Amino acid sequence: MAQPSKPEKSSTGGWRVTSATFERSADKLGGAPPGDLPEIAVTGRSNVGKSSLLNAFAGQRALARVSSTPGRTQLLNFFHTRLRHPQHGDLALRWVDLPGYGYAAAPQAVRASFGPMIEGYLRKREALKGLVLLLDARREVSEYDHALLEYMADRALWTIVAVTKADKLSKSERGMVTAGIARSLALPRNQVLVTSATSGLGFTDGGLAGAIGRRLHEDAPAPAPAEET
Ligand SMILES: Nc1nc2c(ncn2[C@@H]2O[C@H](COP(=O)(O)OP(=O)(O)O)[C@@H](O)[C@H]2O)c(=O)[nH]1
Ligand SMILES: [Mg+2]
Repeated sequence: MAQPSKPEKSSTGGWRVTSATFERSADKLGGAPPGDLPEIAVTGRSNVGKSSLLNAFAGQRALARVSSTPGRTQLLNFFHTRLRHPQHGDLALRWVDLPGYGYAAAPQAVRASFGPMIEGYLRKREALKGLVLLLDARREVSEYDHALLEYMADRALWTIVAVTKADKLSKSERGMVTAGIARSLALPRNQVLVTSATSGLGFTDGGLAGAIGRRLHEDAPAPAPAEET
């Protein structure tokens, strides 16, 4: 697993992570924590850098190790997380680590292949607000990735696409790869976040915490207006 970079020493003031702790694993939706917080599901192909991304996001070295314990890989792993913004204050959420998926891409089998647990979770979990879909900078977008975007679109939920391991590309390659991924997924290019857990790219202001914080803040119902007397 890649070592996360140190968290920013001085933030210029967007959303940042103030805490992240492992809460529990569940083998089905019934075993999940109560849906009392907005949830973000995170997934991608096996080896895409999911554990490293969580550690970099949280600014911790071994947070994700909990979920990589053998036997836990096919579970939903819930992490209680807090973000803070200088103006908007604190925002609590659950980061849900979904199992990674395989490499074979037989289109007709794709929709069935995530298994009842992931499909059940994505379709039924009411607390689910959005998906962070990880794509390895050096691999093609797969049918699985497309299928996940479709699941989310069916529920009218957002997806943030994060390209991982960007340190393995030159700056100009990064631009080309990002544009190619955006085109393949029919997303605006600015919806594709470029990250590296080893260099820290994509985890400071305007990065992953910012993208998630902004989305959740927009989703949140506006505070009730003061009652007239
Ligand atoms: N160069 C580089 N390697 C990475 C990065 N993130 C993960 N890796 C490596 O990719 C492999 C898989 O990472 P891991 O986080 O365990 O992926 P997971 O299986 O999706 O949880 C490990 O060898 C990591 O060290 C990154 O940002 N840059
Ligand atoms: Mg992992």
